[in-house]
Amino acid sequence: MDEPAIYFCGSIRGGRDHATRYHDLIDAIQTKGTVLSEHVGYDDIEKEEKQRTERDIYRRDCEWIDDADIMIAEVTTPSLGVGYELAQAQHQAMPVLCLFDTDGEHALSAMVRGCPHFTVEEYTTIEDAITTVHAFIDEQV
Ligand code: 6IA
Repeated sequence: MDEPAIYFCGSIRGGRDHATRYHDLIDAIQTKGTVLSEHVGYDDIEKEEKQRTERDIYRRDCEWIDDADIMIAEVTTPSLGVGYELAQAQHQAMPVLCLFDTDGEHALSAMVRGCPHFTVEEYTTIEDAITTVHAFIDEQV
């Protein structure tokens, strides 16, 4: 795998408290591969995605997950959409890294932490999270 295609997941309707974090992680991931789901880090995702129907969003995201080599999910803010995407990646046997900020307000779901297919890494600083992400991508290529 030369330049991996990476699907980045982060909460949208689950809450945007970590949106800046998503943006910084996406920037860091882009130095090692192509991020298919850049929009997850946009400040103005509501405006960007307003023209699309929910069915279009679902279809497009599922196609990108089909095309991805690696999934990286920031799972600190619980999100139904992210949970759905993680299960899709597991069905495709795609490598998955879940990043969890231990300073967040929610405990991580046992369905994520307990899933043997997922690599779950805890972090407290964005620098640590970026180091973890880069190491994970390097292991897959
Ligand atoms: O349940 P959530 O909304 O928190 O799900 C977030 C996850 O689902 C992200 O990782 C995205 O890949 C995907 N997703 C959910 N909603 C959207 C969306 N627009 N655009 C792109 N990807 C999405 C939502 C509507 C917008 C006007 C707020």
